[in-house]
Amino acid sequence: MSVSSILTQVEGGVARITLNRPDVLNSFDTPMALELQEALARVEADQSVRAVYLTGAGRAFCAGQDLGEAVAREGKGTLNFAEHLRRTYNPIVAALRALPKPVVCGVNGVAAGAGANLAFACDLVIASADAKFIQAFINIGLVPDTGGSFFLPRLVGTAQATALMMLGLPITAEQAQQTGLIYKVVPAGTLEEGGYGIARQLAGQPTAAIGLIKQLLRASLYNTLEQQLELEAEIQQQASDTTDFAEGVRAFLEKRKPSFTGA
Ligand code: T3D
Repeated sequence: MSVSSILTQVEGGVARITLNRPDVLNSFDTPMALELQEALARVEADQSVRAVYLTGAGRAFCAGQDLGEAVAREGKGTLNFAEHLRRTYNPIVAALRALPKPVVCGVNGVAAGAGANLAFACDLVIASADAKFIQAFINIGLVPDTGGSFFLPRLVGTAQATALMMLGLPITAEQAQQTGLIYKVVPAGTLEEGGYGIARQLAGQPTAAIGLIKQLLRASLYNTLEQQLELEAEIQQQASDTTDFAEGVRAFLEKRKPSFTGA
């Protein structure tokens, strides 16, 4: 019986998506990449899902491309690397960024190559203290993909990004937090509380507005100040049309806790 490479479980408004190839440190073969794309499409369509939690099974988060598959693929000569990226990782990164719901990445162990950059494509990255991050590409003669060359300079600046990409050395979760690569590090063994807990918290917030925040953040990477001010005006209009805005204001005036539905 074949076991799915991606496990999805929806509970309390949170879709937990687990990379599930622990024997090879959850490295990506093509079926796992395609399954992750399907899982992301399902959580986008599922109105009961208001936040996503992405993590790995076993001791690792994700060791990037399954190198066994990469070698086999190259040997057959049926696919080239560019086509592979266009079919597998690129749509995953695009889907994570476009998803109008918050995505929390709980990095439970090593995150290498495409696995590290998958984490950086998420909205909030929370890592266990015993996790580490490696831009492993250069160690096998490749260049960063899965959005790494886009996200890293923006997250940590060119000097740090260059060193991470060229040296290919592991950094600890603590160092990743200090450089601004990730949001937070939590003590080993507490990721469920510190990572999944944040996804649960987000699922109870005005999640339509969180989707709109994602739009603003995405656009701010390219916009001038004038363009961004105009976009804020347009998007604030959309936020103010939500029932969560009406509920938020009513609850404030009535001095009670708001009950947000994401609508
Ligand atoms: O089109 C394309 O394909 C291009 C796309 C490229 C995207 C990329 O992600 S390129 C980068 C690929 N990833 C790597 O180069 C990382 C390779 N792995 C490692 O460097 C180390 O495994 C780690 C630093 C991640 C962890 O080290 P450690 O000592 O904790 O574990 P380990 O003993 O090396 O690995 C445990 C097992 O997982 C081992 O198998 P075994 O001996 O128990 O049977 C190892 O072979 C397997 N494994 C780890 N990473 C991969 C892998 N198997 C296949 N592919 C892997 N990436």
